[in-house]
Amino acid sequence: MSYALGLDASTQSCSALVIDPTAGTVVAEASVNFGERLPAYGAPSGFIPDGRGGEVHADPRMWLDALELLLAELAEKCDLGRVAAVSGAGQQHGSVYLNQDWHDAVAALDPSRSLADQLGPCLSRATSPIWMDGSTREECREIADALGGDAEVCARSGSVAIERFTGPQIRRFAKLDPDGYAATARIHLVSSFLASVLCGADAGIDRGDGAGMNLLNIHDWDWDPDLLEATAPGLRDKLPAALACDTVVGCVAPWFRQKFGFGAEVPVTVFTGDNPSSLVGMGASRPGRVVVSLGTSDTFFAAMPGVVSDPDGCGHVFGNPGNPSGGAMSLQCFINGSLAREAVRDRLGMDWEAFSRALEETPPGNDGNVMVPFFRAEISPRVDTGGPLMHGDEDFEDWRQPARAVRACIEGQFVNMRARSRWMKLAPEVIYLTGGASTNDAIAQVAADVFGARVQRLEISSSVALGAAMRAAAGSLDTTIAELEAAFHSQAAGKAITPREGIDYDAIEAAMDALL
Ligand code: ADP
Ligand code: XUL
Repeated sequence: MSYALGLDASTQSCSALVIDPTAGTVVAEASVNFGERLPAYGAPSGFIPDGRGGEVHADPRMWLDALELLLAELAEKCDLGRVAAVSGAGQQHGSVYLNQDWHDAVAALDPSRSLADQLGPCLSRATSPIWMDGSTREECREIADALGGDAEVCARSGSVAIERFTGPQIRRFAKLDPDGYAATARIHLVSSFLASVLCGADAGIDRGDGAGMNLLNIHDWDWDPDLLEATAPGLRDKLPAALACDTVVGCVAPWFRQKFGFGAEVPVTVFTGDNPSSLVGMGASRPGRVVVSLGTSDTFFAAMPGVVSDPDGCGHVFGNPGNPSGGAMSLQCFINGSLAREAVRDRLGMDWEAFSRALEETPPGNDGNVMVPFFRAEISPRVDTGGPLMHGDEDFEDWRQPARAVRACIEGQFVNMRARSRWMKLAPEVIYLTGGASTNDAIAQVAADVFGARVQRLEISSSVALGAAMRAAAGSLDTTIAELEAAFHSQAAGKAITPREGIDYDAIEAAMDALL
């Protein structure tokens, strides 16, 4: 039988999943952690630390090296000659800037040389701003002013002008380095860049991911001329086409066929963003399921029957890549996700086991000890607290009560998530949990308690790569997303976690508000 391959180029790692769509099984999996496997790029958590003025960049050559390592590892685990459909997903908002040599170079890759060696010289901007970048406050204001205010940008693009979104990032580059911008022939998202490399041809941008740019109009799902003009000169010609989510953008290129044994004419479906792909992978592409992902970022998202936008301006509307006839998803993103949990864990000298024990041995509500756990400037809400804020016993505030500090961090994260996602007007009975930290039962219990909802995890935990494989299969093989959901989502991982009652999280929310 034919297999489908899903790729996931996220913040800290690049992963792959090969599925047998007919049998409803996973055939092979592989993952490459950027920091561990490619230390020469100086990005232990997937980005270059200590950027100035809120800059957070990564070297796109690192993603190319990781793709090579990943496929080599995968080829050892399964026969890639049986893969008959491919798609993928990338961390959202990040952008790759390419010069006029790009189109020819990507079409003529030489199997005796690495991708990074051949495509590195095509970069017109050495590094890529990624979703954690907060350096574009001024550009956001300029774009909003040009359009007549935040409300107008939000009505058109599904979000107010936001620092990490691609449009404001492009504007900053055009202002800081006009020559570099002029030398840029193509600007890709992480997703469309990697799809292009895989096909050996310039690929378009999926509307689901494209909506994270402040450039796409979410009513006709095409580039908005006024937003383009407000962003940077001549931008239309530098952007690829915005495509429906089931578009085939090409076939796996000879470079990959020769090195890893892919067959001829293997279709590649347009890549999307990691969150939109996870929506599909979690079986949530039709309205009804709410997903919480605990990855590098924490995200809360759901397919929406209609377009609703966030009155506070920090939520987003993206396209829904599980629905070729249109449709949207709403999403709220938190920058203080896994890296904030790691900061608490490391500060207290714990491992994840000790961290989980701390949660288990402290009571819900934490006896009134509260933390606003923002180690980096937060994006939901948009506030820079200069570090975590604590309120409670003196010893707690001085970090001398490790177990309470752990509980305060996790309760603070979910209470903030509950508050910032209220605009979606969803009252889920079940939360579908995914992402690296979702396997931690003690963390999942706090999510259940705070949302007053059952928490369910799925047997296949890599929901981004699974969503990509499902989209590939639905796009090019004889099956549908609904059939794939039935095949891959019948099994939940472990038992559902049920919420404990009688805990006053409104009081914690009020205490956090008072600290802010
Ligand atoms: P991304 O896709 O954004 O690169 P992942 O979804 O793979 O990230 O999540 C990676 C994160 O998962 C790590 O940074 C780590 O903090 C977290 N993680 C892994 N295992 C655990 C655990 N047992 N408990 C809590 N967090 C964990
Ligand atoms: C979503 C966001 C992040 C990235 C990285 O808006 O910025 O979730 O997609 O995962």
